[in-house]
Amino acid sequence: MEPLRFIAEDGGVSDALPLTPDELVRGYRAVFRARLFDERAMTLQRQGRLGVYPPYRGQEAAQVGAVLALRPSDWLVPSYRETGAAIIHGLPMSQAILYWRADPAGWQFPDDLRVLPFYIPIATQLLHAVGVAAAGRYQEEDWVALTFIGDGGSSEGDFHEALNFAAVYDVPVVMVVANNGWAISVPTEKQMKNTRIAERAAGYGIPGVVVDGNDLAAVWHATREAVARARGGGGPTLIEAITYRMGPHTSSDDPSRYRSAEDGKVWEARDPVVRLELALRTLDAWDDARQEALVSEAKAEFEAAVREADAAPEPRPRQIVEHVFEVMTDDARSAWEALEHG
Ligand SMILES: Cc1ncc(C[n+]2csc(CCOP(=O)(O)OP(=O)(O)O)c2C)c(N)n1
Repeated sequence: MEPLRFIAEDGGVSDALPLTPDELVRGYRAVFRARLFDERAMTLQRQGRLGVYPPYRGQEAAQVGAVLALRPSDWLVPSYRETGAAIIHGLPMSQAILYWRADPAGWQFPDDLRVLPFYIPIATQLLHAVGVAAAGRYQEEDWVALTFIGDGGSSEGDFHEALNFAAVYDVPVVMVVANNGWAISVPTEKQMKNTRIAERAAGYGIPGVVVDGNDLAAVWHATREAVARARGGGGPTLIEAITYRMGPHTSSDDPSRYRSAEDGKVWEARDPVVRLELALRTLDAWDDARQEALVSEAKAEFEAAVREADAAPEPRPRQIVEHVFEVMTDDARSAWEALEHG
């Protein structure tokens, strides 16, 4: 299986490009916002103004491209790596900041937003995405669920169970494996014999697609087809997006202890954001003035989000147990009372 690609590393665009220039501009604006958030979030973390943070630099196209294929009524079920995807599906940046500050107010995503909170236990999100998608069909809604997992997560039993169940019951779910080559310090080759993860789809009897995850057009196109198939009753798709985590696993990690600087340079040249900007310029759909306007717009958006997050009320301990269940259990209520009055 060769990865689907429409935009070359130097920004050259294939004649078969299935997106309009306007769509590419929309995509570029989205990956740019996602990158700016990620860079600034790392800075906040280093200033002690954010907790542990898992950056996604290098993976913007792999996550944003997929989310652009959704309608607002579709569900996003993200892992900790997909803050960018969540923002592009509508999570306010201020809320994302509160989340990574471990402020309980950050965990309570807006009721009208179809994004579940970030999943930290690896692979559990896949099962929940299948449940969300199956529930929609049961209720005769036409939503699709999109979920993400890493290459390492594909070694979990939950990965198999989610795929098998979704395949057998034609559940309208799209699963994207962001194959960034590393599960913290474990390279893909030490994790699996066949590193082409999309090939596993055949074992479940569902379509498997591999895309260049640093090409937003390829990711968007493949996901759009998968979402349409799912919505039309054609069941799940497994998409493998080949990409690279340019930064550390989290703000607490030092990747120079296990990865070579040469690898970093190779992937630097494949930067998904730079590549898309070059493509837009090749198509005469972008110029310096538009770039400058986007930079100031995105900076202003982030700065406003920080101000909003900073102005949030001090979290109260009792919030930890609020909003976990629709109706508090006895245990949760006694914990809530102890935290409130203790
Ligand atoms: C069930 C479970 N086991 C172990 C961990 C610890 N852990 C956190 S991230 C990680 C590696 C995940 O790698 P991958 O799935 O490739 O995703 P990436 O971090 O590269 O996005 C592990 C083992 C966890 N969070 N949950």
